[in-house]
Amino acid sequence: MSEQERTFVMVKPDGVQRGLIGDVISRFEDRGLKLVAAKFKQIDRDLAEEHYGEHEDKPFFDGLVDFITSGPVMAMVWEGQDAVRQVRGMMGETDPAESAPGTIRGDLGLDLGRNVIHGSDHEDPGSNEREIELFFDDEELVDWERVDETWLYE
Ligand code: DGT
Ligand code: DGI
Repeated sequence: MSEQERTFVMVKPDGVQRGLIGDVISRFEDRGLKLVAAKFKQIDRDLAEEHYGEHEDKPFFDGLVDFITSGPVMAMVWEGQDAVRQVRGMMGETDPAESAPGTIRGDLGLDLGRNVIHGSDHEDPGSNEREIELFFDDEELVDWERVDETWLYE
């Protein structure tokens, strides 16, 4: 089988409140990605500030931390071939208004500050491992095989 990679994905509070967890999960399952960890949780400010540390100096940082701690999120780890880049492609652009129909943000969002989902950045190598570690302990990552794996990869 080709090289597998893991990526961190989170349905943000707007996606949870709007009942979009199932839709998001279905898209990744249908694509052939494998869920290896999931956690429904309320993020505290410390975790939010660490997760969004790269935006610390941005004018929207406080609002971003307020938003991401405003309600529960669905944090997940998905595995598959080139998973980080593939998930980013399925998410669309940061701004839903710039996102193509067919993408998660292009289908489900309208506003930059309420863009439904987070996924590790393929342009920031190592962000996937860093974010997975921030949200999950090693023993929470489950090793298993999808029954269709032999049909997904050459
Ligand atoms: P991405 O793909 O969303 O991570 O964006 P990048 O990597 O192309 O853009 P980057 O890292 O320069 O900026 C990160 C985010 O910060 C970007 O999504 C939009 C926002 N941003 C960048 N410059 C400005 C600015 O001058 N004003 C405001 N309000 N936001 C900005
Ligand atoms: O990885 P992304 O979520 O696509 O984008 P990012 O890491 O550059 O930014 C993280 C989040 O910060 C993004 O999902 C929405 C928010 N954000 C980014 N740029 C802006 C912003 N929020 C506001 N209000 N204004 C911005 O310019």
